[in-house]
Amino acid sequence: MTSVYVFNGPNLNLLGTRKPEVYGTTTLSDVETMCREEAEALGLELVFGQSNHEGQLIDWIQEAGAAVKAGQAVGAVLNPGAYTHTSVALHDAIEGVELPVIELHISNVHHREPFRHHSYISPVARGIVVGFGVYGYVLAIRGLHNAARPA
Ligand code: CA2
Repeated sequence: MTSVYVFNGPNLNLLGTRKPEVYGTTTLSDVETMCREEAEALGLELVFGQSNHEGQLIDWIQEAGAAVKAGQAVGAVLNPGAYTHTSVALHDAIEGVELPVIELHISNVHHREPFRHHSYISPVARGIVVGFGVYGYVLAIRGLHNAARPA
């Protein structure tokens, strides 16, 4: 079965427990359930992960890139958290394995502090979903599935 990956970066394990005015009240476990339902509806197997560690995210990106290359996956939805704004290493990993990535942000980062306006991920992303709350994960999975369909 073809897989779709959903990777979440630092502090996203706190989703739904604090800062509801910014990130809502849905927990990451609820997000995983939403993603699994959407993936199954599209005939995809969901692989879902969250890590507070940059190196772990890089390892997962490389694994996902190998799976796409082998025809076993459509790509990855990535919410890099604050690494969005700091990580050349994540940029290089995505570029290095040519992983189709949808960069996702729950909040509208362009409506927030200036330090959130720059992304190291956007130049190597296949697409970007920003500001739709956790529903963005569903949109991003659909987008990846559609982008992987033969023309
Ligand atoms: O809007 C997003 O999805 C972000 O990627 C979330 C990151 C932030 O650094 C980015 O600028 C935008 C932060 C994730 C931390 O999530 C929390 C959730 C609840 C409580 C505290 C943090």
